[in-house]
Amino acid sequence: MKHFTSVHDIGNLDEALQEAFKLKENVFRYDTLGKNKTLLAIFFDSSLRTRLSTQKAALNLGMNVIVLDVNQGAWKLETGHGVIMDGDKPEHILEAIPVMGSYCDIVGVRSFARFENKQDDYGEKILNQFIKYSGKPVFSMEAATRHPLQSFADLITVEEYKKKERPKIVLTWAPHPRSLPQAVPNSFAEWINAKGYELVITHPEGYELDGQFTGNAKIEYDQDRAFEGADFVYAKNWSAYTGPNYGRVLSRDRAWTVDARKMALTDNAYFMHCLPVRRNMIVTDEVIESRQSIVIPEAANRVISAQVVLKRLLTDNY
Ligand code: AN0
Ligand code: CP
Repeated sequence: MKHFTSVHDIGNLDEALQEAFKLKENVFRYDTLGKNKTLLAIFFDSSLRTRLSTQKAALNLGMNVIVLDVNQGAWKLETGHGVIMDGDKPEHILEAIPVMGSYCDIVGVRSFARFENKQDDYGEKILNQFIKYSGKPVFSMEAATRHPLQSFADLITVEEYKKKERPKIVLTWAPHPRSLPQAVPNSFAEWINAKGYELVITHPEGYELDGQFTGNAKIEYDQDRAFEGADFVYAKNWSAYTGPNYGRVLSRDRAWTVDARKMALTDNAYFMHCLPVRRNMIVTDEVIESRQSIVIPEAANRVISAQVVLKRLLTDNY
């Protein structure tokens, strides 16, 4: 694996899952693999889990870690080509990226969709520039269209909790006050489809996701009907993807909040969310605090997914 940006980079998914479970038994098994290798984790956007779990994964492998918050202390970066740089951005990303690459061995990048230009977002302009110009293996810590470390951890968690060979998984839109990227639901759908589980996606009309991620998932506009018989309920807000509404909030309808009545329609489903979650918008206190809520073990598995990815990047490139 040269870079890690999606499920397509992980190869055989069942082998990757087995590797994750093996690693989880003893996270220090490869604690010298990363000796004298430096991870540079670059954040263009906020993070709690990705920031900590990725560092922990690197430390477990014996790596050194540098974290850069681009918007706090670094120069503001121009990303447009041909721009006359007479504004507030003193440095161009085309110099900054190779410079950053020269200080490390592996680069992690978090850069959300900007919603300014759909082509830039869905063309993964920022992430691809890191791949092209850093000269180092690059992995996504949530880019414009995908959050593969999250989805890998989600799938590890599903494997740990599932009671059926092929569980029914419901990805439900839920309300949120701000415009959020489609990266988490896109990526979740892509990984669940790759595993071959039953996937039902429910959302208000107008929130259809890009078909390249949703594949053959069933789209059900009736949330109650979607929940019937579910084994896992995965809640997430996203902004509109299609047409001129790209990046817009079309609804804040709290009738879509995941509550105990809706969870009662499921087959005693587990509740999942990538976090951070807005309580009583996305999910009620009652559901997130219930025994069926597995959001904490889900977040804990972020160390494992990151460690499998870093281990492979180290092994395959150094
Ligand atoms: C981000 C998102 O929806 O993509 C990060 C989730 C891991 N969430 C927020 O910005 C609240
Ligand atoms: N789930 C997740 O990626 O959380 P952070 O945004 O806190 O990293």
